Amino acid sequence: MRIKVITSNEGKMREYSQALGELGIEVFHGKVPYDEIQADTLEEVVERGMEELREKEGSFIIDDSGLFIDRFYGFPGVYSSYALKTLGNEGVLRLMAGEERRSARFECCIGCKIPGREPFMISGECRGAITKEARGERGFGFDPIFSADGERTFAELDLEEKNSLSHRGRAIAMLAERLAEEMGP
Ligand code: ITT
Repeated sequence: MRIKVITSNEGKMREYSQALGELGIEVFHGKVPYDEIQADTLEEVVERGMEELREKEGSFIIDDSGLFIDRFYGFPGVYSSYALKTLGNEGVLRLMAGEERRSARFECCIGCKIPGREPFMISGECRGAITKEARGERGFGFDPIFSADGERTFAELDLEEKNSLSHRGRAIAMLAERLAEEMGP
């Protein structure tokens, strides 16, 4: 099976290639622009994206993700892209300076459409904490300031390790199961 991952984010693309490639699902990159509405939930963003793309595209995946910091009632959440562009990781660390309560989670919502089947969504979550300083050169986005195990940040993990515990890795594992059912014997 071959499926297009529609994203502007090369880091996400690498994670899909690694995780799905390992399961024998071939992925290729599509940079098809679609309207990412400002909404209250990741699911709404994905639902609207799928409505826009479903007539134009064959088999495809889209992904909307965000970092939710408990101390800030879930901010940046659906505003994660904007927060990364404006505050950056250093800005988030400054906002958290002196905070003992550093728990946070990443969420990933995947939308998937296979021709002739109903589109579906799958979500994955990974709980962890915002570190006190940025560490690591791998990954992308907020990875240098997020740790799931309290030791290494996501940016200190290789692709396989991040996928084995991350929000996206978990969602991709469920997606693979669902695809196997959909395409079954
Ligand atoms: P799309 O084209 O796929 O939407 P994007 O980069 O706009 O790519 P999102 O809206 O899903 O992606 O992500 C919101 C922000 O959260 C964005 O700045 C990402 O870099 C960041 N982000 C998403 N997933 C992440 C992850 O696994 N690790 C670190 N940062 C992540």
